[in-house]
Amino acid sequence: MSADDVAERIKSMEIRGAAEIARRAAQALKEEAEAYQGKDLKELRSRMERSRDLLIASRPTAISLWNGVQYVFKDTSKLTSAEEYRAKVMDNADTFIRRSRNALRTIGKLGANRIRDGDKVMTHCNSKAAIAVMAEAWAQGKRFEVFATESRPWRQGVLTANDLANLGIPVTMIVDSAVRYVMKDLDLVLVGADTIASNGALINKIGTSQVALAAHEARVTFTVCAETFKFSPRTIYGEMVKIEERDATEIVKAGEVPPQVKVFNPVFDATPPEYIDSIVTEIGVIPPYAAYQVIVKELGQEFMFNEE
Ligand code: RI2
Repeated sequence: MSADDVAERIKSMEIRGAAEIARRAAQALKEEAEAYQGKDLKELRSRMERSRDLLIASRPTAISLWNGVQYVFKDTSKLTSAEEYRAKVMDNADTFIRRSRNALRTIGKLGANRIRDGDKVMTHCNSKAAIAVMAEAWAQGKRFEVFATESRPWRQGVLTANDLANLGIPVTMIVDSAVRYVMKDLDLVLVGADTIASNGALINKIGTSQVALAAHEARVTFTVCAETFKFSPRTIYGEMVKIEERDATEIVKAGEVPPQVKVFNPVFDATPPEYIDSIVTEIGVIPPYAAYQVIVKELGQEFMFNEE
């Protein structure tokens, strides 16, 4: 699939999920490099850079997309032939995709240790990382049940309920506004991440911060499942995470309210680190306050000081 196509599908949410959009963008860049038959490095570079910019612009919030795309261009600035450049880009894309899949497996294993037999777990939206943890714990023989929020307006909770039901995990769907009502009976909240800032704040599906607030009040453990490529090197430079706002029609249909009614549709929010007990990453279970070290150690050389 072309980078233009993938960017369009990411924008329309046909391809979604913070890790998935990063993998699909890397794959699109690989295919674009692979398809180039010419010998002109300058031409290849400019085509690739155009696709890079298009893919990065397709969704603004999840840093995984940016990190994944940057990784594809790692160590390419000094290459002198189209063949070398093409091979490097393809290899980088494969490495990123492979590492991201491995990270998911490791997160599943580490996170599963946090689920106990008999637990009642809540999850919000549809996170492959959070689901990997529940799938692994279930495969280990632990028995627990899950409450999945509907996650308006896109209703990714329906996907989660299907994913969990297919694994045989008992799941109850609730509307987002029922979160506090059921929280008092729960043991654990498991959510994914779109971005983790250098101060440990979590940017995730809209409503996550309300879930965290309710968990904090009820003293329910709030755990984030996130690959290290969800941590944002850009926040180290002081950059604020851009919260995507989507179309009003995702909330109200045309004609449902008079034109003077404004509709505000932010699709992510920020949960402060003090509401987060731990973050399960592929390099270990860490406190949110370790975000800075993760960025410097895991992403530092590759992303921070490399202008490629
Ligand atoms: P994984 C999703 O965003 C949700 O916010 C979810 O928590 C996050 O990506 C992480 O997903 P959207 O694409 O990478 O539904 O864990 O807006 O699958």
